[in-house]
Amino acid sequence: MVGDMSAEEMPGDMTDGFHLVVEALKLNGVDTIYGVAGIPITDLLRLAQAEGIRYFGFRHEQSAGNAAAIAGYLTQKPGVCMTVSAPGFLNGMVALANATTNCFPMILISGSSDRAIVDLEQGDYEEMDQLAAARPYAKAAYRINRPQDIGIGIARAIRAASSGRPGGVYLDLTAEVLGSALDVEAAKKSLVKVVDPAPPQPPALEAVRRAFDLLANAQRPLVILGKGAAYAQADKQIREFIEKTGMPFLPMSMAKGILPDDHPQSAAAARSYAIGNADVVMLVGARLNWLLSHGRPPLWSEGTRFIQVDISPTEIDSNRAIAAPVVGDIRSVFFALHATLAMSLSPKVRETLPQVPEMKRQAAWMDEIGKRKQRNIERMAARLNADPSPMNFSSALRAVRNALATQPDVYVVNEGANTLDFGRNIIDMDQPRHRLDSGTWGVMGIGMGYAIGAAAVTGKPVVAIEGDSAFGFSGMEIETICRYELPVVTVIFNNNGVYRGDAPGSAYSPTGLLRDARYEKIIEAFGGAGYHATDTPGLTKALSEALASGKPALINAVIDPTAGTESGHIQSLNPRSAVAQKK
Ligand code: ADP
Ligand code: TPW
Repeated sequence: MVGDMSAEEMPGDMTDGFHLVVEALKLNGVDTIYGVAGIPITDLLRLAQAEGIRYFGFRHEQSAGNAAAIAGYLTQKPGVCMTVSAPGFLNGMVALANATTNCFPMILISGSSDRAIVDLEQGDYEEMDQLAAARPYAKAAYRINRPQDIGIGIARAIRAASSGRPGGVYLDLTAEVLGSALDVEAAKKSLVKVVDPAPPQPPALEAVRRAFDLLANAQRPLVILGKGAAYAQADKQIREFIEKTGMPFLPMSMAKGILPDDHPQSAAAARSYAIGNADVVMLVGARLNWLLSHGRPPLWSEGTRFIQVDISPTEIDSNRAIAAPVVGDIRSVFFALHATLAMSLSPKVRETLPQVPEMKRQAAWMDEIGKRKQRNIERMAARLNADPSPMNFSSALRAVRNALATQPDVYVVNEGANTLDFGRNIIDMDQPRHRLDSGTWGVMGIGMGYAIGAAAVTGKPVVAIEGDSAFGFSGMEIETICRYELPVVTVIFNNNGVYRGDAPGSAYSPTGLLRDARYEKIIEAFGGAGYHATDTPGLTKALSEALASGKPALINAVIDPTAGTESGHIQSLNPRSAVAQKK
C-alpha cells in the first residue's frame, strides 16, 4: 500500500504522484481534507492522513463538498474535497457549483479513469469526461496530466479559488498521474508554494471619492451588508465606518453579526421601509439578485441611487445602474473610506480641501426608522411570545433563541423553508460569520456538511436548525458527526412534511413526510444523545443540556403539522397558470 510508505521508504531516488499531491497540499498549508474514499484515491487519502493532514470521511460527497466550501468561507483558504471518479465526482459537483454560486473558495479534487479509454468512450470503470462536466459549474477547471505538473496544478487551483471573487475550482487527477514515478530531485523542484494567493485589490481613489460624495450628500442613506462583507473579515473597519457616519444598515442573512443584530443602527426590523425610502444605498459584498428583488420596484424606489462595493467588476450594473461603483476588496475599500471620512470630519481639513464634503448624521431619517422598528417589534412580540401546543415555528425558535442567548460562540447552521425564514428573523447573531445558511440558491442539503465543516475549522459548538425535509438531504452524516465526536447539535423542526404536514389520515401528498417520525432515534443508533421535545421549556432545556455536554446530539422538536406556509416567505415564486381558473 502506497499509504503505508513514507517518502524515505520509496525505492531509490524515486517518488510518485500520490506523495507529490500530499506534499504540494502540505506546502500550501492545506491541513484538512473532506471526502469519500474509493478507486483511485483511497491510497492518496491514507497517505495524506499518515502525513499529518486531518481527514474527514463522509457518507456522501455532497456533504463532504459542503464542509469544504464552508471551511473556505470561514478561513479564506480554499477547503479541499476529494472524491472518486464519475458518480462520486458528480455528487461532489453539487457542492462545488453551490460554492461557486455563493463565492466560497473550494477545490474539488477527483480521481479520474483512463483517459485513452474515456476519450474514445470505450466503457472504462466509472467513465466520464469529468473536466468537461465540471467546467460550466466551476470558477475554473484544470486537469493534471503529468506528475511533474502536480505542483503547478495545485498552485493554480489554490490561486483560482481564493483570488478575486472566490469560487469553486475543479482539479482532475488521473489515476495514471497518481501512480506515476518521478525522480525525487525533479519532484522537489516541481512543487510551488503560492505567494499571496488572494492579493489585496485596492480601489481607485476616484471611485472612492465618487462614492463618498454620494453618501455624504444623501439624506436617507442605507448600507446593505452581504456575505462578501462577512467573508472579507473587515469587521472592525465596517463597524467603525457605520458607527462614525451614523447610517442605518441592513445585513443579508449570512452578514448578520458583522454588527450585532441588536445594534441601534440596524434597520432589519424596518427593512421594507428602509429599502423603499433610502435615497442612496451602499451595497457592500451583496449582489442585487433575487434576494434583494433585483433592486427593482415595488420594493425599491426608481429614484434610489446605488454605490456598490464589490471585487468583481462585472457585478456592477448587473441588474440596475450603479451610480458609484467601487471595485476592490472590501478591506482595502474601507481603509480608503476611513481615510476620506477622517478628512471629512475634520473642519480644518475641509477648509484647505473644500472638495471633501462634510459627512452629516441624518437624524430625522434614523428617527423615522427607529419608530417603525419599534412598531414592528411590538407587533411581532405577541406572535413571538405566544406558547401554542403543539409548538409553531415562532415559539420553537424562541425556545432555541433562549438556549443560545448565553452561548455567543455557537455557530448556527439553518436550512428549510419556514424554519429558515423564521430562523433568520428570530435568531439574533452578535458575531460575524456565525450564521451559515441555504445562501444564494436557497439550497437544501447543506446542513450537516456545513455543521461538520464549521466544527472542524473552528473547534466551536454548532447548532444546526433544520426543517425535517431539509435534514433528510444530509441526515446520514449524523454518523459522521458521531464518529468524529463533533460538538454539533441538530434541532429538527418536525412538522411531518416539506413546508408542513398532510391532514391526519389522508394519503401522503407530494409534500408529505412520515407522520410523527422519531428522528432522535437516528443519533441513538450511533451513540449520540437523542431528545424528543414537545414544548418550549423542554426544547430550551434539551438544547442547553446538549450544548453543555459538548457531544453530538439530535433534538426532535415536534411542531404543529399545520404550521408554516407553502415555500415559506417566497410563495410568490411558485409559477401560477396564466389561464383564468374556473371556480
Ligand atoms: P448576499 O447573498 O449576502 O447578499 P452575495 O453572495 O450575493 O451576498 O454577494 C457577495 C458578493 O461579495 C459577490 O458579488 C462577491 O463578488 C463579493 N465579494 C466576495 N468577497 C469579496 C471581497 N473580499 N471584497 C469585495 N467583494 C467581495
Ligand atoms: C436541493 C425545494 C425548498 S424548501 C424545502 C424544499 C424541498 C424543504 C422545506 O421543508 P422543511 O422546512 O425543510 O421541512 P419547513 O420549515 O418549511 O417545514 N431540493 C433542493 N433544494 C431545494 N430548495 C428544494 C429541493 C425546497
